[in-house]
Amino acid sequence: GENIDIVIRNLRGEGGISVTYDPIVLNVNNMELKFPHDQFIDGKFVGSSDGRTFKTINPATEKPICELPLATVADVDRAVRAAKKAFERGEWRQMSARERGKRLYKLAELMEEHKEELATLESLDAGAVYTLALKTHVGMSIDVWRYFAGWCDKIQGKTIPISNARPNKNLCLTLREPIGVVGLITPWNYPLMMLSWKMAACLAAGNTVVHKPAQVTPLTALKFAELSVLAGIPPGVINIVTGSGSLVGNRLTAHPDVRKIGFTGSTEIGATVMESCAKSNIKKVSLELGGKSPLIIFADADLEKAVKQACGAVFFNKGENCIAAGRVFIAKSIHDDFVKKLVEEAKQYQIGDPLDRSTAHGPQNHLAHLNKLVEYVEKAVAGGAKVEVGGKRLEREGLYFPPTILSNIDDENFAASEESFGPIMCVSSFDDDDIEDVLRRANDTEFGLAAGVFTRDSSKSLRVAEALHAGTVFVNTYQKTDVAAPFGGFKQSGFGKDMGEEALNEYLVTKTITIEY
Ligand code: TAP
Repeated sequence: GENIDIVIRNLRGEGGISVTYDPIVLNVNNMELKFPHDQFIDGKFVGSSDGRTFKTINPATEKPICELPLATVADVDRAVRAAKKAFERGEWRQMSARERGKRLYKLAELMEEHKEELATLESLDAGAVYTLALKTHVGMSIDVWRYFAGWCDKIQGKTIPISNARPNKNLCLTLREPIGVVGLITPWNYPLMMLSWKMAACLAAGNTVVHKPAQVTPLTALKFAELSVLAGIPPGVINIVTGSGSLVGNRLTAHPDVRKIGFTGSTEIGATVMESCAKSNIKKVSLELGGKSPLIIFADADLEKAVKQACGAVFFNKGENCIAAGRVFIAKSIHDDFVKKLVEEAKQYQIGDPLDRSTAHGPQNHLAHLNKLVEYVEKAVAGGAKVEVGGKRLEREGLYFPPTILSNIDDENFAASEESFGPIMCVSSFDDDDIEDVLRRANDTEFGLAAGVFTRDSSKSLRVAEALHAGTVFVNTYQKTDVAAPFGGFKQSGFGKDMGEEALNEYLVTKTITIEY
């Protein structure tokens, strides 16, 4: 294609700012969708240094959407140089915190204005159900940018009473400063939202960033980059490189000029990221990793609500959800009846084209992932699990795997401890009167991202919430995350929070200044 100028008017209908790129134009979802398919470095859309490309696939059709540059180490280095220059010498650094907040707020407004396009892209590239993408993938992303835009001019240090150097006095104060160039590496399940959770806090704190989206879902990050130009984010502050984790991600974690890595992904890769951060230059690092979150349903719960919420807790976003309830414990006295109701509920999910407004369950994200889900069920069944519903790839075009329920999951079954990251509910029962035992089993995992409990006994719910080793515990609800509440795991689910005030700490360093007078 040829580069053309895309002029987009701002909210007040004024024109002027233009972004130049070679757009892909699609007529889809009742709109003309226009988006970049090049990487974004130093304020420009560019190809890779060696001209190589890769294709991104639509999981609903298994057909390619477009080609993108396959980033090289030279591309990462170029992006880091741009981010370093923008941090050390650019307008971004000189700008007041309030002005920074204004630009981030404007970015949120532009995302709102373009939310149908962003949600359509998420649907095409990640198989996200469009109606859900509007509300969650894109809706929550917008919320998180607004939330952190508001933090920019509220990042404060302290004055601290230290001992005086008599006869003189001392004044001790702290400054909260940005770290520098930050590398962000994110997975494919909520492409724009994972970008936003990290990047909004990172930029609010005043850093500059090089982001690597998952190779299978790069498109919303690039549309976002276009909007960032229109919001007045200066060149070099946001850079997006599109390439593989093993090459591009690895170069970011090892780069001597990157001072912090924010990573979301699997525990296995998280460990190599941490190692590379340590070996290269003792980078600060935060890791949001895998989960196998227990959900405990007591017999005294509001069962109708618990059935709906338990299904939501597992099948939300086709199970491609880090806090998905990976293991559901059901009290023995209600187990059989409850499982029957779960099966009825699971069958209600309308499976189909993610752009169709009546669809509740879209295609899995990509083929390798779908194949893993098929294997997961086979292996669980070999270990004694019973398939109550689903369990097989659907015979139709697209990467469809239905909501699946496996019962009779023994503690020894691999499915009791391994994450599927798909729409597979793993059900075990527990003795109604033995709370200690179900807590022991719920905590018998190396993960600790989230957990949930359903009971009408408030005292029991609080005791259970306190005993569960997880970064987020839901009581009589599930899936209720919010941009203002800190989110992140315990144990091998990682460390460092996204969202809430605490997320800012991940992207700040504290300087202590002591003055004698
Ligand atoms: P990973 O395979 O770990 O990939 C995550 C990201 O890391 C991708 O962008 C990947 O690049 C990149 N990467 C791969 N190898 C790398 C390396 N050696 N150095 C640096 N980066 C590297 O995870 P996934 O399969 O995409 O995502 C699923 C996992 O993410 C699940 O375990 C899920 O629980 C977890 N997850 C956690 C959360 C939270 S908040 N805790 C949220 C969502 C997902 P490419 O894949 O593009 O090559």
